[in-house]
Amino acid sequence: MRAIVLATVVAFGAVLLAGSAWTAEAQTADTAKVTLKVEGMTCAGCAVAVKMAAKKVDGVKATDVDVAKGTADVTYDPSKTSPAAIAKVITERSGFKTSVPKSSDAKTQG
Ligand SMILES: [Cu+2]
Repeated sequence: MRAIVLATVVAFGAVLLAGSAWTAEAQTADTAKVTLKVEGMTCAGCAVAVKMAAKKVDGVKATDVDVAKGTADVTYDPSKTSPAAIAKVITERSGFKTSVPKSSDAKTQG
């Protein structure tokens, strides 16, 4: 019993460590994160629209929109969808032109 608890704690620690080392392109078995470029957002309402659009994609787990930078950090299941597919749906549903940055290590630009 004690061994199981210990194993669980160790596993949890490993997940936390992996999480802190994530970059825009890092991914585990069923979770990947990508920073998409979203053009034309001007206010919080735009951010909500983008967020809602991303949510419609099967496999998208979380979306963090930054209006000032014009980006959307999307956490998704790579077995269900892809950055290009997510960008397409956001563009179509929200009206904000969304694209996948060429260099996916465009995680932090200032
Ligand atoms: Cu707006």
